[in-house]
Amino acid sequence: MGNTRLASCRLYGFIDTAYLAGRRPSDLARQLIAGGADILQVRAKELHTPQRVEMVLAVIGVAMPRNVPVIVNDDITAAFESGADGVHLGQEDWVAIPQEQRNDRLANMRIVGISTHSLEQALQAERDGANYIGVGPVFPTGTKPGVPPVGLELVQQAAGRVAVPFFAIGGITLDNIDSVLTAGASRVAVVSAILQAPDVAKAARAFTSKLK
Ligand code: TZP
Ligand code: MG
Repeated sequence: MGNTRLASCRLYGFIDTAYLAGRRPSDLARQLIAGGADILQVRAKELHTPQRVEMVLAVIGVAMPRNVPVIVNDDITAAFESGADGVHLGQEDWVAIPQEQRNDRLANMRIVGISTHSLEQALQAERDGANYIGVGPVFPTGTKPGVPPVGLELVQQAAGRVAVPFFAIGGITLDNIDSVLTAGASRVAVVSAILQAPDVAKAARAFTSKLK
């Protein structure tokens, strides 16, 4: 699986349709990578699989030659059809797949990422074979409104107990990233603070310059 590259990933950037604002996914991918994002996710909640596949292919066209893995949110079929590097599943999606089907359905997926919101979930995801996990939302976030934040305490616990690479996610900005790193994260996933910035590449660079 794609663990070698994952281990060195620090900034997880997003092409999230909620923040496209008319921009081309491929342009955003280019800007994110120019700013140092070293893994990308296509998060297109409202699209159907065929449109999602099309968007993922556009992002892969930019990311693959630059050796940046592309992960598809939610949609295992779209991930396979597009030839993406991996899929990211939320807790609900993950537990909805019967244990005995997981190996079969995901056997040839190079990277499987799972969202976790507690230490128990994080350790379970690791046991289940996740290649990386997301830990969050660390802070309240408009990208996932109404979801209670897990706080820096869970980041601290994950840093102490989780061996698989983990990305702190949720409400992370340039104003609070220092606290996230101090809590023990070495990888962050950032959506709105980058996609809503006036200059995406510059915003991503501001994050990556804090990482490593
Ligand atoms: N999963 C947990 S929090 C979150 C996701 C997808 C949203 C992260 O977005 P933002 O804008 O960086 O808070
Ligand atoms: Mg999901």
